[in-house]
Order: sequence, then C-alpha cells, then structure tokens
Amino acid sequence: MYECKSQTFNYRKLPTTSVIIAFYNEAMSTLLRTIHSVLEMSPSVLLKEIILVDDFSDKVYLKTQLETYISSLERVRLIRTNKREGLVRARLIGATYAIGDVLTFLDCHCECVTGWLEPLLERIAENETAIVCPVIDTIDWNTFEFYMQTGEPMIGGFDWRLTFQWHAVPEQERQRRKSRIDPIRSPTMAGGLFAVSKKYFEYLGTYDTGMEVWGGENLELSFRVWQCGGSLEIHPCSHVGHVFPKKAPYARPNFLQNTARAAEVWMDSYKEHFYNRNPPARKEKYGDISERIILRDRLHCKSFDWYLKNVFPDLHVPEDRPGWHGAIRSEGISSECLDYNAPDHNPTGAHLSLFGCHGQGGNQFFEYTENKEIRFNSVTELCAEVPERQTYIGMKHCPKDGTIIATNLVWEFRQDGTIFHPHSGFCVTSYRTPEGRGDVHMAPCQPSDKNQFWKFER
Ligand code: UD2
Ligand code: MN
Repeated sequence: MYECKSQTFNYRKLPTTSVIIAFYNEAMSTLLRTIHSVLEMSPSVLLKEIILVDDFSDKVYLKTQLETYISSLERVRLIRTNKREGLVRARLIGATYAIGDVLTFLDCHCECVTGWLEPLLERIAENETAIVCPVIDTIDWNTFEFYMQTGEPMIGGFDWRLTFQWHAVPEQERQRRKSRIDPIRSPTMAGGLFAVSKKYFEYLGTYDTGMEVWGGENLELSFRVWQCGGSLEIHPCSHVGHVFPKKAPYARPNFLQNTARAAEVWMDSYKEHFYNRNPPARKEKYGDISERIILRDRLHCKSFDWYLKNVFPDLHVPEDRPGWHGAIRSEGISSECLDYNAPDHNPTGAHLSLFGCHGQGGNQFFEYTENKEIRFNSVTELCAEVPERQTYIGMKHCPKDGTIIATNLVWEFRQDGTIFHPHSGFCVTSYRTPEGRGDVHMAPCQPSDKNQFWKFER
C-alpha cells in the first residue's frame, strides 16, 4: 500500500527486538532464507539478535554445518534443546536469552520484506499491551516464489472445532479504523509470526508450557490476550512471507490435547460446542491446568462470553440443544450416517451423502436449530437445502444471524422419525446405489419406509 511506503520512523523512539526462530528438521535453504531476510530487512539499530532454537532436530546438516555457517553472521545465536520440546517450549527457551525490548517470533521458513519490522515495533511503542502480527504472504511450496498480498488483509477467527480460519475484516472494524494503514483488530492469530513486548508477554503468562509439539497455542494466546485486557492486531504495513507446506513435515498428534487445554482454561461453558464437534477430545488427557486457572484469576481476565460479544461478534454461536445435534443415523441402512464432504474433497459438489457412522464428529456433525435449519459448521456455517427441481441435498451458506430464512432451508424432524422438507414436499431418503454403496436423496414420503427414518445420535 502506498500509504505504508510514505511512512517514516524515528528509530531512536522505537524499542529494540530479539527475533526468535524455533525449528525442527527444517531444510537448510528455507532456514537460511529466513535468517538472511531478517538480517537484511531489519534496521540494525532495532535488531538486537536472532535467536535460533533447534528443537532437537536429527538432520545432520543442522549440526556442524549450520554452526559453521552462522558463526560468520553477526548477531545470530544458536541454542539447542536437550530433548524435543515442541514449538511452545522451544520458543520460550529462546525467549529466556532475549535482550531486546520486544520479542518477535517467526517460523523457520519465512521471508521478511522491506519495512516489515518498523510498524510492529512502532505499534508496541504506542500500546505496550498489543500483540502485533504482520500480514502473512504466501511463499509457493513448489516454486518458492513470493506472492505479496495486495488489498485488505484477512483477520483471524476460528470455527467451533477450534481450527483457525481466515476472515474478511468486518464492517464495524472498517468503520473504527481511521486510515487504511491503522492496525486491524483480529480475534485470533495464525500463531507463528508476531511481536510482543517482552515485559507484557511475561505479565500475560508467556505460553502454556503444558502444550506439546504443535497446535492450539495460537488460539490460547489469542483468547488470553483479549480476555486479560490486551489486544491482538494485524499491521497492514508489515509483510512476511511463509511457506505453507502441502503436507505436515512431522507428526502432529497433540492438536486436540493442546486445544482442550485452551478450551478448559478460557472458554467457560462454550467449550461444550468444541467437545460436541470433537467427541474424541473429551477423552484427551490434557494434564494439569491449575496454574493456568490461577493465572486467569490473578490477571482478573474477562469471560469467554465477553470475548465473543466484544471481540468476535460475527461468530455464529451454535445452539446445540440437547438431543438436536450430533450424527444423524439412517434406520434403513443402519451402519450409515449423513456425511458432508467439502466440495474440494468431493468431485460431485457440496452435498450430503451417506458414510459409515464413525462417532468422531467432524463431517458427521449436524445441528438442528430453533429456526429449523440443518447446520454444518466448518470453515463457515452451512445450511442444508434442496436446490430447485433437484433431489439431492445441497449445502449453502446460512443466512446471517437475525435475517429471514428462506423456506428452502426449513426442515421438519417429525415424530415418526422422518425428516420432511416442506418446500419440496419430499422426505430425506437413504438408498443403495447400483454399486451397493449407501447414499441419500429426496423422495416422496412413504408411510413406514425405514429408509426415511433418521435419528440424532448422542
Ligand atoms: C501454524 C503457525 C505456527 C503454529 C501452528 C500452530 C503460522 C505461519 N504458522 O502452523 O507457527 O502457531 O500453526 O501450533 O502462523 N517447531 C518446533 N518444534 C516442534 C514443532 C514445530 O520447533 O516440535 C517449529 C517449526 O519448525 C516452525 C514452528 O515451530 O518453525 C511452527 O511450526 P510449523 O511451521 O510446522 O507450523 P505451521 O506453519 O504449519
Ligand atoms: Mn510454518
């Protein structure tokens, strides 16, 4: 944005920073690209050091070869953990060595661009309780080309499975900002790239050190900073590229467990929406959270209800009425449940099918609302419909909360177990394809046809 380019900074008034980069088995090329871009794109008066934390990698080139390479670089330190710590504790180990005023965390496969650092530091100088993220640009996984985002940045949100999601800036926030280069408030952060005052980060309780390997820590920190009086922002003038891998480069078994910790500490009764959509998460042994609860009390943090109403008012909150959510099992083909496979995984488009009931929530979690919609909540809220003159059940974006619902989205779960769609006059019906696979379509309602009987499962 041209407004960003015309900004000037008084370096003497800005805090200094330590850049902390934890890595596990990263490729040499991407790691060095990260280090060199930080060194070259950061004013040297502002950059105290780069702290690399090797989280017990086993790649040989990350031993002597890496040490030799960085020994010729000024201000780059390498610390190695004695065992695999996971990204949370690895970053925190790095932070204990930091001498800068601000901690700037980066993933180990990034590229910082000209002017990336100053806006982050300036914002923290202005407001010490702000955690500030750069805009995350995409570095192509195949070609390693840098794609700079133009236009308005996206902000962070989540769905009720507690997976991170990107969103457009809401109208309210657009109105609040005075200029296109003001920081944008964001309900959550992606996790990897952000700057925070060292003092404030410590006050806020750094990270939850009970989190292992990968996942969940980004939402935990997001909820915490908002609920405990700070803020989370994305600065439109700060850009850093990141390689989003097609496939996770290492096993990530701890997402649910870490996320359960975040939910237990910060979400109050709203955590039930998460557990409803992830039944296996209820069984996770998430460990001792007593210290985090004490922290929440000590800092007099606000409720999750406050967070939803004030920080993320656009998020649809499920009703999850008892008995009206979960998997919907067919009585005709009793091993099978209604299943939604997103169109990018399903060549036949966004519609419902049947699949063996698995009890894991996910693609088989539906909610029947007071408004008589059948909802599927993933990246966004989807509502079941029957497109005109069709016999399949499609899924489309639900109307915004508080607006009128088209009759096509209305369903009736009737006493006899049928799911009736008044607009088409048809009933949800299971059947077998010629290949013997279970599937579902809309058909005229028949008295006592088992293929038209359905039940919500707990
Ligand atoms: C995103 C975040 C990431 C983190 C994660 C959720 C961005 C761009 N990335 O996933 O920072 O918040 O969501 O947890 O926002 N690492 C270790 N030890 C480990 C595992 C990872 O040091 O046991 C390092 C890893 O080498 C990398 C960083 O932690 O530098 C983040 O891991 P990632 O890049 O695999 O995560 P990503 O980008 O898929
Ligand atoms: Mn990453």
